[in-house]
Amino acid sequence: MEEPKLIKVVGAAIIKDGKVLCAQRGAGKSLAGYWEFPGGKIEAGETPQQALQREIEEELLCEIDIDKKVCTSDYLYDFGNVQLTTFLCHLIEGMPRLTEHECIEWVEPSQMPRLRWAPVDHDAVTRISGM
Ligand code: 9L3
Ligand code: MG
Repeated sequence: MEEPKLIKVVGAAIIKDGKVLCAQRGAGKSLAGYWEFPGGKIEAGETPQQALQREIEEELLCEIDIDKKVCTSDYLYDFGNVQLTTFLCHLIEGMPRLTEHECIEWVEPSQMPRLRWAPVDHDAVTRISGM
């Protein structure tokens, strides 16, 4: 058996006024309709933080500052093993405008588990919702 492909991904839990930005993946994407911390794949030569800042500029047209790491977890999908590292972040420039997500919501941490999250995001949701 071949080893599943390791897909290293970063996600941003952007906090504003005590709420967390949650994003629903758009139609036509893998895991369409699931909720996630926005972000994406780390490209060659990038640090996780650089990748996250680039992804958020692309996906939400705003700039973030990265505070600290929440956790790393992985989940084996049929297309590969996705390894997600999630960071607590805050906005430093602009307000999110969607370029590829279906929608976003600012959610109280305690209410986050009510959304249908991508499985790889569950660990971070559990940690952040208990903060
Ligand atoms: N993914 C899961 N949870 C997340 C992120 C940012 C990404 N919080 C999964 C969805 C895709 C893969 O990782 O299958 C790559 O993400 P993208 O580049 O499609 O955003
Ligand atoms: Mg993405």
